[in-house]
Amino acid sequence: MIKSIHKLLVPKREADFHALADFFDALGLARGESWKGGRSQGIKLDAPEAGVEIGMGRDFPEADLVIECDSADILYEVAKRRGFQIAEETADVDWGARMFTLELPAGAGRLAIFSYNQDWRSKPATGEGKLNASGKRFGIVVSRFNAFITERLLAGALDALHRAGAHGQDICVVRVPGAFEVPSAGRALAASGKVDAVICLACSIRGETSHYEHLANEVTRGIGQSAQESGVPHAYGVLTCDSLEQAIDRAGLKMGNKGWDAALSAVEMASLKVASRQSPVGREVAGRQSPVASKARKQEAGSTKRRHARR
Ligand code: INI
Repeated sequence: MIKSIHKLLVPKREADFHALADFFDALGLARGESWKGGRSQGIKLDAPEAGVEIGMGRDFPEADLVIECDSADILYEVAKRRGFQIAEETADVDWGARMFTLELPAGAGRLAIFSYNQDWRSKPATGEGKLNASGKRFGIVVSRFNAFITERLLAGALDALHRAGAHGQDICVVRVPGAFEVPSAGRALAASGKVDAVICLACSIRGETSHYEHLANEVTRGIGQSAQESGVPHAYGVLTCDSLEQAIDRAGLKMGNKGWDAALSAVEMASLKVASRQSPVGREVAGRQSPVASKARKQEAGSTKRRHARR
């Protein structure tokens, strides 16, 4: 198992040795192991993470060592105050970071220091909504048909919203005659711009109707279509059951409460923001291009301009 990676600096003079140690110390690296023997002395200055980065192409920092920090601007101030030799001033780089470059003491090369403008690592690339409904607005469409069941679904949904932090004034309940009317009412709520998510509650029981299949299909399709076309999340709290007993089980008895489940899905979807985030080194971050690609693009643009100017 690999334990660590070391960038080895071996200055010739004792003064340079201390200058290098003080330099990294000042930038915030932690003093680690040190030794002093007959043949040699040494000190390790540790960072929480280290690794070999292999890059290809253009527009990588011209440096022998690269440090990522919380704020390049703050470290720049530290470097200035300490009189470190600035090789390149701080600038925005279009892979979403700020960067400057220092000369290492004792002619040991160059150090690039950068910080990302956004904390792109803290969120998974897929994105995930939160179960916090505070400040979010919800529309609930509930069918009166099979009210014995649907009112229980509604009670479950309201309970979930309140427990997730939703405020009473941010919840709008709309009652419709039956499941068939749910999608159009949901669509109207979504179009109003006054809700962050719609919760659809209804109940259809196979034993009670011959057109059960048609109704269930149409309602499901209509809710999905309204969600996709409006861009407002719709949670599906429609029971399609074989019997009344099954419906009762899903409205608060043995199988939980599907209204409650639908409301929590709505809370999560209301706060979901989907963005593509990847490591920016040689790739794309939140819509920005990597240093390599962006420089290539600029050079392309420049040469096109020059070509046009010559004409
Ligand atoms: N509505 C329901 O919500 N569930 C049902 O099971 C149901 N059945 O059995 O017919 C039902 N019918 C009413 C329908 O949704 C419309 O309200 C009605 O057809 C008027 O458009």
